Amino acid sequence: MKTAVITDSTAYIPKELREKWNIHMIPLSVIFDHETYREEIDISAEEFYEEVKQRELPTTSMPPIGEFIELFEKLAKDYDAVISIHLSSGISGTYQGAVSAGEMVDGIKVYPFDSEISAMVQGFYALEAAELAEQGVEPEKIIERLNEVKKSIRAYFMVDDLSHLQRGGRLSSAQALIGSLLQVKPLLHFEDKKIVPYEKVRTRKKAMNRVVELLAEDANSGGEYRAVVIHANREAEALEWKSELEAQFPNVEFMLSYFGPVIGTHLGEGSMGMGWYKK
Ligand code: MYR
Repeated sequence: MKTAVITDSTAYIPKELREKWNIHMIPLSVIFDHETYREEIDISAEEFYEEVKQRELPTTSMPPIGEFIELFEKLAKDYDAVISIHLSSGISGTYQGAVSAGEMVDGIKVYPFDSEISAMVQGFYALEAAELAEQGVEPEKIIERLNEVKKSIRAYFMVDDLSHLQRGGRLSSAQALIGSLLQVKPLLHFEDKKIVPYEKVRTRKKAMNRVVELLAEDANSGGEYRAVVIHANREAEALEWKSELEAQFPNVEFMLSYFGPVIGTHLGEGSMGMGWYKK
């Protein structure tokens, strides 16, 4: 049984890793003034953050169902099954797109997987799946492993300006609560597939320190962990944070990733996040 692994562009898996593990990528898009750009293909993260300095913020869109069908049919020539891992179904229709397209294609069994998160934390699932697929593990067993990983996945993030999330309608909170959150730098996370405030924190530094405390609660209880520091055009700050964390947590393998155009549209430049799971 040969199994392919797909994830969408919002996993922002560094290209070398995607190529190394043969992970196929389906892009979401940003739309500036009726012009559509597929992220990671037509527009890079760097180009996006330059572009938004000069233009109005774009809107975002999921991949068209036709693109899923085309990719599944192409993979059907070489594979028997495909695991299609996507950003949380609570914030995008992408996962549902994979489900619908999977029901329309013949010759390949499609296993859609809702990561219930996004960014490189979603990428962790793709890396786990790709490693097992390469070893010839059956797709049902791979899905079992992904569900196991889900139990220990944690992710927290902070934004400089909540208005992007509010404008895109991706913050699940009562309007009054959002109003009070605009004065602070809340730490955010996912609950039931949706973005909700985790804690009210006054400054960025305090929010970052709180994330480190939360990581310590898990990592200091033993075992090997994999974590990622994710930034929206703040590479130097993210690298510095990553080095400090590497010194503090020898049992955690740290990676670096970024919020690209689609997630950057909803979070805004300067956002920062961290996610981890027990290996
Ligand atoms: C679409 O148009 O279908 C895409 C919508 C994407 C919404 C993104 C909302 C922010 C997600 C933050 C993820 C942080 C993970 C650590």
